[in-house]
Amino acid sequence: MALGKYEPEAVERKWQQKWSESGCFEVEADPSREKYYVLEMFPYPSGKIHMGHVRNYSIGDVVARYKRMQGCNVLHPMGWDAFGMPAENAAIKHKTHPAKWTYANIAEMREQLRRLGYSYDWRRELATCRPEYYRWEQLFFQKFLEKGLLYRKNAMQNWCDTCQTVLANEQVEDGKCWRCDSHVVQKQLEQWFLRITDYADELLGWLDKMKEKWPDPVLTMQSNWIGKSYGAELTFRVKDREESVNVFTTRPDTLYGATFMSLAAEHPLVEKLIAGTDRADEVRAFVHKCVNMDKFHRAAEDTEKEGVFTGAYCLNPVTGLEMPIYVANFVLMGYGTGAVMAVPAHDQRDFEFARKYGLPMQVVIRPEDRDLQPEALTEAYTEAGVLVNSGEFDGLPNEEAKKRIVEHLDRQGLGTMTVNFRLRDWNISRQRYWGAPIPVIHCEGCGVVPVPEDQLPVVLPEGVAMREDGKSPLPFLEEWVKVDCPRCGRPARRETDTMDTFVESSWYFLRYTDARIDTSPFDAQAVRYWMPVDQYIGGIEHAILHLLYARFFTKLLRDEGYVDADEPFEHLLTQGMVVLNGSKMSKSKGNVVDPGEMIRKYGADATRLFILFAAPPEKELEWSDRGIEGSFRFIGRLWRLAEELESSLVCVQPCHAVPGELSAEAKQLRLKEHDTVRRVSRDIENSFQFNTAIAAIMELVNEMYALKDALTGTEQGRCQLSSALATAVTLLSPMAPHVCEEIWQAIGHGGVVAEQPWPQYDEAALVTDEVTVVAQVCGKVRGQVSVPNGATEEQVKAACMAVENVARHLEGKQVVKVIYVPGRLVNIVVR
Ligand code: ANZ
Ligand code: ZN
Repeated sequence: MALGKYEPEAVERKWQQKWSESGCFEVEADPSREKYYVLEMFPYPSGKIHMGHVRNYSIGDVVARYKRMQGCNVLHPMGWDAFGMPAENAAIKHKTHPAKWTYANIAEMREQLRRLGYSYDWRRELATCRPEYYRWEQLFFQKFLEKGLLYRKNAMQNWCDTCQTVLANEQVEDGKCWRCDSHVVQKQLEQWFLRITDYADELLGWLDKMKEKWPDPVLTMQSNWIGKSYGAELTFRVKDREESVNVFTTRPDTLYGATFMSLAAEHPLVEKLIAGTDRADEVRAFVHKCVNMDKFHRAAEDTEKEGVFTGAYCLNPVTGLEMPIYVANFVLMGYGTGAVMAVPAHDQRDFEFARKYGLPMQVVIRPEDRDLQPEALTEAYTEAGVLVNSGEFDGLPNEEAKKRIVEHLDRQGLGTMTVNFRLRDWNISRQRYWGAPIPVIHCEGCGVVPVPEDQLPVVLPEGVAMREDGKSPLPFLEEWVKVDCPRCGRPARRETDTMDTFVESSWYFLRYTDARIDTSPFDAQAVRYWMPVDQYIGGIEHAILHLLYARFFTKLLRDEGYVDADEPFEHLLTQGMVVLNGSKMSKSKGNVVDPGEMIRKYGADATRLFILFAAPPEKELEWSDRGIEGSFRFIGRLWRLAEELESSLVCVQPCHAVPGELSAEAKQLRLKEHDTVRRVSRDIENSFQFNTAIAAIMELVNEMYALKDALTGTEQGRCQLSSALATAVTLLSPMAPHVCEEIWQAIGHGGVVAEQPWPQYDEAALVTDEVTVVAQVCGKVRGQVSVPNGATEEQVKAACMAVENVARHLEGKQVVKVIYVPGRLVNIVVR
């Protein structure tokens, strides 16, 4: 079969069809075989795929194809994270419906992914906006509710006015909405919360076991986000009153230096302390100001520390000092107890506050080697040290004092050791339409009533007209909202909030293990066989958000008995961004390169090859038109080589000639072939260094060009060329699969490359006749010598004498000893 002109589109479509007809990427759980589950973060169907997708999925596809050729049973699925805001916005703008818009985008993007030749088991495709999917999420909701893992709370929430919905803490970055970048404000609302804090310790603990398997920055970000602090809760009595104040502190060792108290504006004690006093108006005004300031701004380091005196005092439990009670803007109600014992000498915020309001300062920790004077301090002393001005605890190292002081207070019932987490429960309610309905009914008599299991799913009504004002149409949909209470039968109302879309992406990887089962969310055996995901690949922007939620959800479902795995993703690769002229490709900047256009111009193989070749996966990738042309030219070069050799190749099996009988050129090519297998396998295996792997294959192709004239004349030469070409296309096939299939077929092989075993290299083939050895005299490099493999020390020494620069340094000296590291280095020690 002749190759002819290289026309990427024809070749690519042909093989895509063959793969699909033969079902060679479709897999089933098979306990007799080693499994490998490789997954890329599924896309939001926003319209068309972008270069970031191409990069993500090309990396995943190489891993999938490589592991398949290694003999693993590879699960490699794809689907759609299909609920979310953009669908609603687009629907309003284009006067269509979110469902219509979403399904049209899915159809288009699916076609694009097929066109790129990714080796997915498409039978497992899922879209989270389908009731067949979210019905299980509604079931989980009921189970979590039953267990008390879900609760309703009326509290101040992050509110994005543009998106017209609340946001979880993880979805607010620098006080802005993760999706639309608008300023987030606080709004009082009753919402559903999932108790992620119950799992805080476990989520943190496992991070340690994930070292080397997950990128360090992701582990650090998650660990900081969970934010475990060891400390104590201490009780301060309010002077002349019944009340007392509890504080959370990480520094009980500084208790003797606590000179005032700072309360959050929302602290319930504030109003009690000021009611009926002459300070009431001033304090209330300040409280009002704080409450309306967003909490992100309040907590920011560079925000001016401000406060107001309540007129009340509390008593330091160890010094008896009367500490004025302030309301301070930087104290947040949502952390610890919402009250802080202020130690201005040792905490920078308290220091600034004390200087501003003229409050007393007491040094209680000093460095080993000097004294500290409060008046002389220019900033708080926050280092370790020994205790001073601390009564019976004087002289103790401060770490030890922490424990001793809390023990002392504990005996009086005034203190206990505690841990505190930064992590807050996950608010999963959203005031949006395009999401999974929260399956509960509100009844005046019965309260919140879960929709009975046999009435699930609560289907999101489709075909609903969207509202011009951007609000969710659900609360206005009387015929959907009005239902009878499942418990008492009286008229009641459905919940009109939907679930956060991050809920859907928290378990989709489990559903892929059997995406069609409709009698339960998962097939137990399939989940057991396939989980965990062996390699997960996606963007670093999900370092906390999705990756934290997915870890949490896996643990929840494990505790429901659905999964054995403790963690969902064994290994994680976060791929770098694709940039153009140094900045991230984005529509608003107008610097996007459309993958569709590249595929039309150069084909899927060249596009994939370029994106894999241009940078290691975790690094940023600078798009370059010249680069993709280079990849296209390389494919052409390989194609022409195959075309030229096609008719003369005689040996379709790897060469059977005995190496010893080979000509020098045949031997040279054999060495290169085997060395390429070694390098490519190592580069993929060790750290997915596809760029260097591809470079190695390019070298092999160059070597074939250089040696082909010398080799085509003899049968053994042709045999060796044939073997090297087969190896080159096999090694390249995970990256540029279509063209490799075509060449594979043209040079007379049967089957598809995608199902070939990964080539093995022969150690013996890597041994050469001559080796180059670095020559040193007394440890200094003086030159290089070429010696026969297996040369003796004497022979190597003799060869060194023949090298002028080495001989010069030996002249007139007496050789004391010769140290020879075979094949690498010789050191001649002289006197
Ligand atoms: C006294 C003290 C002395 C503190 C000192 C620090 C240094 P992390 O490590 O983040 O857990 N704090 C407690 N609750 C707070 C709240 N709701 N808003 C603002 N600040 C709060 O921080 C714990 C420390 O932050 C606590 O320890 C408390 O100040 C403050 F030399 O107590 B510390
Ligand atoms: Zn928003």
